[in-house]
Amino acid sequence: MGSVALASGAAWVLAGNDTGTMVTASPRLYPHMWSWDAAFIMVGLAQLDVDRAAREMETLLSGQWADGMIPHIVFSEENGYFPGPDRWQTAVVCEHAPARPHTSGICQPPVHAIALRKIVDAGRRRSGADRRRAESLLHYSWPRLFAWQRWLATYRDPLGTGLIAVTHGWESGMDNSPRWDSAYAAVQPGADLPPYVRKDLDKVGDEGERPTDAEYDRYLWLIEEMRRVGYRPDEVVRTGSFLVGDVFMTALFALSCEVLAELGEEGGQPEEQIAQLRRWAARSRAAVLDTRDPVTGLARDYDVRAGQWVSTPSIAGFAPLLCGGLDPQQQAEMLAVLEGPDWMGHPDLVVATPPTVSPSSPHFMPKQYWRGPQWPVISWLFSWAMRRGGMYDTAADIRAETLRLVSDGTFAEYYHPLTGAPLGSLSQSWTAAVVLDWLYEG
Ligand code: 2M8
Repeated sequence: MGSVALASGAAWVLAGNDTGTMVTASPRLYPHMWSWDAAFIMVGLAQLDVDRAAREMETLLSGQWADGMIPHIVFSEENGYFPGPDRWQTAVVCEHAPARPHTSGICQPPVHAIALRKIVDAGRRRSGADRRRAESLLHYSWPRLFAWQRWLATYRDPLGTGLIAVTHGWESGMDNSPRWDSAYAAVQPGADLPPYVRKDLDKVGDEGERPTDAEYDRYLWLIEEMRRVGYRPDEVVRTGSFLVGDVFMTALFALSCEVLAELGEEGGQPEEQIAQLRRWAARSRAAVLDTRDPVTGLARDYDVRAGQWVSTPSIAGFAPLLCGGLDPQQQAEMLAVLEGPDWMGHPDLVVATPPTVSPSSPHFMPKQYWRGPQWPVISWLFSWAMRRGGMYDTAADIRAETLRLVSDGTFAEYYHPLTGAPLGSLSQSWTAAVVLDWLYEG
């Protein structure tokens, strides 16, 4: 499919998933707004329609909790996803959660400052009305995104080092990555886990692409633990069965603090808050670098509950390339590993983009969700951050190769790295959105 057809197809996917106030993550599997999906969706919308992109940010922020957390789902009026509002019961048990819209009670990676950057830049490139809309969105969103970064710095730094922790694998966005296997193995679902019926399995072509029932029991048990402590962030961190310092989330936190600080300078925001963002960024960047495995050089997660490093290699090991901080020699070495035969340069890959798990790893499962497939949105994120960090050649290669992967026009959630087959949900909004951004901005 050529670029024009691909761009039209991507715009058509976003329009098709648009309820008017939110572009759902996908038509069938995910009929609601997911926090980090929404940010990437805004990146694509910004290329089409600045006002529509701004409304997406406003919808997301309408679900922000009073303490600053941006929840991982803002629910639409649709049913069809489990766990839905009845299961989470956030507004029933937690005073910080909004009564409406309904939201989940956990968070996802903080990439929203990147979306704001994109909308502001698109507005400034265009006419007076778009420019004014973007500037007023900046004014409206900046304090709210600051509050979100502050929430993470306040409640999710249990070791006090800047390493941001997740309390559920879903918070990482990489739900069943092998990164979480050992931490999940220690989660013992209680006999009093309320019964439930999954809704995801009949919405993908092959059940084997989705997590198992045993994994789902643990996902649901963690939510049950949180619900029982009223989603109080300090209690969740103190008592929950799962607490892992997430190096990928930490890198995105540091990156977003920097991006938000820059936007704050342009928008005349309070100097003390801008300085605070820079301090958080520096601390978390250092925390990311401190996780590096002395043997492989890759960044690692840290299981706070077990008191041990998680050395299972995954795409998260390249987190330093997102947030920066490596010296030139170290950066070149890490890039060489990423581009080398275990990762992007693996001879069996159909396209040279980062797989979520190396095909050389015993954990590699080419069809299963976050255990091997290539995700266009993750490729976009690396490419965007690499360009920002001056790694222009790799950024351009990842863009070109991903566009080759998605040229079938299905806009799949993820792709089989050895065959290029589309997997998971088709017409996935964030895939369409990042393709649009690449086609428009080059
Ligand atoms: C996947 O996560 C949801 C739970 O949040 C699910 O499996 O039901 C992940 O890929 C996540 O990163 C993504 O935001 C979400 C919607 O695309 O789907």
